[in-house]
Amino acid sequence: MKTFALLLAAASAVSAHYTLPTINGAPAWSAVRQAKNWQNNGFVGDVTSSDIRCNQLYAGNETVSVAAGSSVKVNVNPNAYHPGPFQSYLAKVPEGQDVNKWDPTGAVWFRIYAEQPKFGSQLTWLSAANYDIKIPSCIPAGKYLMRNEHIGLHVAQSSGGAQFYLSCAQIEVTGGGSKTPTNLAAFPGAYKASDPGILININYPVPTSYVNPGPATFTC
Ligand SMILES: [Cu+2]
Repeated sequence: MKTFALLLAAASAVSAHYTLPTINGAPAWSAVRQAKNWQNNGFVGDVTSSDIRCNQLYAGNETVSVAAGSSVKVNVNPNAYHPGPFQSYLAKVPEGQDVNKWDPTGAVWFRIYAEQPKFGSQLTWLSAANYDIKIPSCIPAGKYLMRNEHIGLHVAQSSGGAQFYLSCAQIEVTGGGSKTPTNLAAFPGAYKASDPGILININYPVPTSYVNPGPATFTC
């Protein structure tokens, strides 16, 4: 009986996965563009697919206001239980474009957060239900898309095995400064299946370093 329950738990863990449906407690899929995995909690596995951009099913219809230099609370539902990094990117919505409709193609994304693990007898990640991500204090005020992702690395030892859970939130940054973000990247384009932070065996030998995939993180 015990074995059976364990098998059931293992099976549900394999198929359950998670979504990133809200920021700052807004109603799910309002200020976050509704993702294709909203019902099945599935992942994006192909980093060359356009789904790696926002995994978007529907446009958003709300925008959350955030002061530059403050943090956005990004919710993962149920929680980011797979081992792997959380990362956040921003892309500024061009003047004259509707934040609900703008498709962030091309090299428009700059990274603002890249989680590093703790090293030891295994890699330890936050694997949290909420991540507080600081918006850089120096970026210009205006509307931005915020691309949040968690990368599950539990079966990343074979190509295409890494699991990307992501969504794009719509925020309006207030205050801010005049620094132009650098290290812009495109999705798809920022990642390759062979990147050392994507094609990686985290179990054996246990890594002593981790290279986050994507461009260098922008700092003020
Ligand atoms: Cu999973």
